[in-house]
Amino acid sequence: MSIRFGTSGWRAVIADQFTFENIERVTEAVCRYLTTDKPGNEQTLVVGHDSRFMGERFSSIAAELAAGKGFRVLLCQGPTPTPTISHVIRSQGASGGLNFTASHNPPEYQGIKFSTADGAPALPEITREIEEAIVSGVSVDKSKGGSLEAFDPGPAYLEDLRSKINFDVISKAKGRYAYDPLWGTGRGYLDKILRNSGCEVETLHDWRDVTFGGRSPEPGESQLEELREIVKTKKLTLGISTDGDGDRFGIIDNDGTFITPNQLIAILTDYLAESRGWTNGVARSVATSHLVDRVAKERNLKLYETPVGFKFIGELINKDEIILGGEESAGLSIRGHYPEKDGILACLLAIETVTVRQASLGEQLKDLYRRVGKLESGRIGVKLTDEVAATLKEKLAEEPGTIGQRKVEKIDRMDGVKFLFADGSWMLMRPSGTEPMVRIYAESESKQDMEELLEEGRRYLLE
Ligand code: VG1
Ligand code: CO
Repeated sequence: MSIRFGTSGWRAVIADQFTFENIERVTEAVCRYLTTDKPGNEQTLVVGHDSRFMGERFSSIAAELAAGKGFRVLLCQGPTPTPTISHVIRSQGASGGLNFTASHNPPEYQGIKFSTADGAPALPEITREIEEAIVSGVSVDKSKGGSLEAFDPGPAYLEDLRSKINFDVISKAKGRYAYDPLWGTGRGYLDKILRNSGCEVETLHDWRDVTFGGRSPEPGESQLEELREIVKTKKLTLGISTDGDGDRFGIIDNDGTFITPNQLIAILTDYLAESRGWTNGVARSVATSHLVDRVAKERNLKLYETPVGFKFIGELINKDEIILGGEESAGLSIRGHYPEKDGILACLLAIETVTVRQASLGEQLKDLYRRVGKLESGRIGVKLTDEVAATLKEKLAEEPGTIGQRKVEKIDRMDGVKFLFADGSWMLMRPSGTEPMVRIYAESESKQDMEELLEEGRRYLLE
């Protein structure tokens, strides 16, 4: 059995692969990676967990082990958002962080995200080294002098957000919001900072439920029905949501419309260029809407395209190459912030743009479409059954001249395979790196055409 770090961390089903023993193996390997050149007792390691089953127990095991190996371990108290852990790593000068989370996966999963000293998700060359250390299983020497401290990560992180968001305007506007943390780590973070700024916030699912209501804690449209109802019936300014570990966002506009992550990324790129006067670049993953490219062109920003996974966008944030980097799966970060996606920041930016521009997101979108044209994008998932797995590799390597009736203009293999067509529409297919699924993404000028493309993708994969 092998332990593999996918798009963002190692994820496994609890009691199947996610066991005490394997947690120790991963922690051991991470410690070994960090101490290759330096002894553990010079280094700080941040350990935290989300709101999943037994998170505090699992993270304590890792924390004690690392302390025994000489690390100064800061153990975050309470379910902690992934971006908050990123902030702790950076502000405490830690060498890295071990974050017990399976993010948006179904409730039976647990996982570990490893972040490096910059607070970014570890790059593939690093996780490969850790995987190799797990296989060889050699124990690092226990050195004395390690320590374990309980750490409250919230106040400093929220304070940091205050310097990045225009809270003066938000406070004065006294907006009314509903927030759905989906029983996850955003509780007591996003709602707290808004309330402390004089806003009225109703929090849904404001308790810990390790079954996430029997679903996945992913703030997609189908998960946000309750939020939509409250926004509509109470006539609120906006509905906001975050995923299990607080790094993804979900937005409901004042009329109850779900704003897709692609749409928000485009709006915020435009808004930041305008409001902050920032220039340089913008990044999107290969699966993210080309609407971003059009905004980039209009605002004179250089466009960067990355494989799926925020680690690649994080690198561009680190180098200060971009004003915003985003993924269609609802992850984004901005210039001067951490090289990690932050759902709390994203929701606050959505509130800021609505407040400053005094226009709903729908109105802003209308204006954007008028300027750069409309694009409809979507995604479906196909279960990775044994049958699909058997032919997937060949399917992804094929070079078809046409997909359905459409002539393929270009094939891009940055991540999976992306077929680009003459009219600017495209379809992308790739295996997920977080769950046993194949993802198919498509974009076109009309919704109907985009949906047809998704179906053609499904047929192509399954035939
Ligand atoms: C998915 C998303 C990707 C995101 C990753 C981690 O990966 O597509 O955009 O960065 O999850 O998100 P995949 O390989 O399953 O498509 V989460 O909220 O862990 O942290
Ligand atoms: Co997440």
